[in-house]
Amino acid sequence: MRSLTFTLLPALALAHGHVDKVIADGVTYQGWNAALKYQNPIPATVGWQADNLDNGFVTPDRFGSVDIVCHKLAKSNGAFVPVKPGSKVTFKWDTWPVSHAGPIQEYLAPVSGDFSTITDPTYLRWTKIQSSAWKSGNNPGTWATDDLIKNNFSWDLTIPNLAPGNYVLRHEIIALHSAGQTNGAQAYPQCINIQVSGSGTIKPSGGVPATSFYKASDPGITFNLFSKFTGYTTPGPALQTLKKREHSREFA
Ligand SMILES: *[C@@H]1O[C@H](CO)[C@@H](O)[C@H](O)[C@H]1NC(C)=O
Ligand SMILES: [Cu+2]
Repeated sequence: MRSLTFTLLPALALAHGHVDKVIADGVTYQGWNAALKYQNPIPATVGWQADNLDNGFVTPDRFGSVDIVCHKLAKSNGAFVPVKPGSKVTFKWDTWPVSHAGPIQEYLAPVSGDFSTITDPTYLRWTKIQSSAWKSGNNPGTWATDDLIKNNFSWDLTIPNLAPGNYVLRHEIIALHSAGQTNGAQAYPQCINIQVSGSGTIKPSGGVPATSFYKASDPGITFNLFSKFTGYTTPGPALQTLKKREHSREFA
């Protein structure tokens, strides 16, 4: 396998990018880097491992499959980020190409029990908790990904007032530079495990499986970045504001 290692690793540095680190309340955790697959044993990481050796992406013809949940052959990788309501979580990419403009969104799924009990990621039920996409201009205009690049490839999320427990956070960039062509959009999902402590009260319910998020025909998935557009329909389920309710533990 040695020669294979040498053939594949240089590609990692060149293409796309990956969530190399996760920073929460000032503490840095290892995200997922496909090169870790060659270590024996594979070190535990808060980022789910995936079989994306080329820092690759999921195409629209796989949006109905398990690939879209947390990337190809993804699984929880033995570690989690401890957080509290109000914690700032930063997804730190190693790099991101300016050309790969598009939306950046975060989804949250509760886990009943230990992360190692997640055998089929398609069973996770997701609520969209943050979404940023088109900002201004066109052809190609200014996008959430430009903010990420400006912030040294960092993207922040504040943990809502969640009830204590285990959750999977799904952070995703959809690159639109080829989305004017059939099957041209590129989804780059990365899941991380978080364990929420504290005295928050919100238990998200009504989430949906990731396999139902997007269709190839969605106006935000088949989209010509290099045209004189005046708006953009962000793909996926509606953004939910996780609010406390007086007499229930559901979100509004
Ligand atoms: C940007 O991120 C890199 C890698 O984490 C770090 O070494 C560098 O100091 C950061 N630069 C700034 C200006 O924060
Ligand atoms: Cu690319």
